[in-house]
Amino acid sequence: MIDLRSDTVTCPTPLMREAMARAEVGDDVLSEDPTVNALEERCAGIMGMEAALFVCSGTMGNQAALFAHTQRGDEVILEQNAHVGLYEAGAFAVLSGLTLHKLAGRPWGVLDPNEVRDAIAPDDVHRARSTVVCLENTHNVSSGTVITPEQTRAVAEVAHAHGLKLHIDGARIFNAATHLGVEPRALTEHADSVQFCFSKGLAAPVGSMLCGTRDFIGRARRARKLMGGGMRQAGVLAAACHVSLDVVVLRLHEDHANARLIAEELARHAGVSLDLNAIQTNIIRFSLAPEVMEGRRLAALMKERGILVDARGGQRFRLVTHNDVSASDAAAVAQAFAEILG
Ligand code: TLP
Repeated sequence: MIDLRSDTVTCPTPLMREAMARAEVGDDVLSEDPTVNALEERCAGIMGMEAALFVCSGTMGNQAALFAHTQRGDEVILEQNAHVGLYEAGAFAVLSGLTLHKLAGRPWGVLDPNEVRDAIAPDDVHRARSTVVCLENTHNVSSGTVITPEQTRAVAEVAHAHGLKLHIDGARIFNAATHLGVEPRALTEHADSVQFCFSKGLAAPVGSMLCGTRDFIGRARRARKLMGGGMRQAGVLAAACHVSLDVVVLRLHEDHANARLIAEELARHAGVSLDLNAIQTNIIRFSLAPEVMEGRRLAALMKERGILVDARGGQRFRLVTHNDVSASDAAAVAQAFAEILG
């Protein structure tokens, strides 16, 4: 099967499995796992931050960050389709007692600094305190679009001028950096914290990294424990993440080229709505006019050809390329769409 439902479906590579088998381990709750400690230090360096914390998922990274940045009753300003607000089971409310102030991206998940400024609550007893702004890079719901260093800096300046922190949900920040041809730290230098995922385009089985100041990471470490995320011999997982950084990051441009190939084929067909300008990384979103075909039927016909697509959105689809989709797989996907829609 060619599985395009998400880049979360990637399986660990043979090199990862070897590294996992060989990993030196210790009790990570006691900060005694050498492989985790080395990974945390390495990632802090890559993101240009003081310290880092290995967590079990992107959700835990984001939520530990919010927990550590805020007090109960505070408000977070973020884009209306951000993963933190829509797809983390309401954890911001349950775990940290937060409310959200959602803004429209303009376009593609980028926050307008003036709208952020207007959204920050004045010092007024009637209002929740605004304490964090959150950006998502790449922006999942907008097709994996990229937020530039300049756009990030503009939002950070407004946030910092009003005493707010900037957190980046960088689940796919290496895809953003690859698209722009910059080091990841160029995308995070104005932020106070970033979390990124090893278990998406970077193909590791488990794990995300939260980076920030030493003080912030100390508070996030306590939050991780509170959330049940204190792991023990986690070096077996961290070993696979080292391979992500050694090897897998270097091939993300292939995922982007494969996504473009598929998107260009789709865009040729009447009844397919797809903005090719938004296909910047490894995510394709498109919708299919119902008069062409029911969404479920398209998914079934693809499945008959050995291709899995996410059909939960009715006539709306998301396809994601990743380490387990080769260039010839991408060509086969494009060919399948050509036959079915042609
Ligand atoms: N995204 C998953 C699903 O939850 C939708 C996917 O298949 O894309 N931030 C962003 C931008 C994400 O896309 C995701 C996962 C997360 C955070 C959460 O990561 P996990 O799944 O590790 O908790």
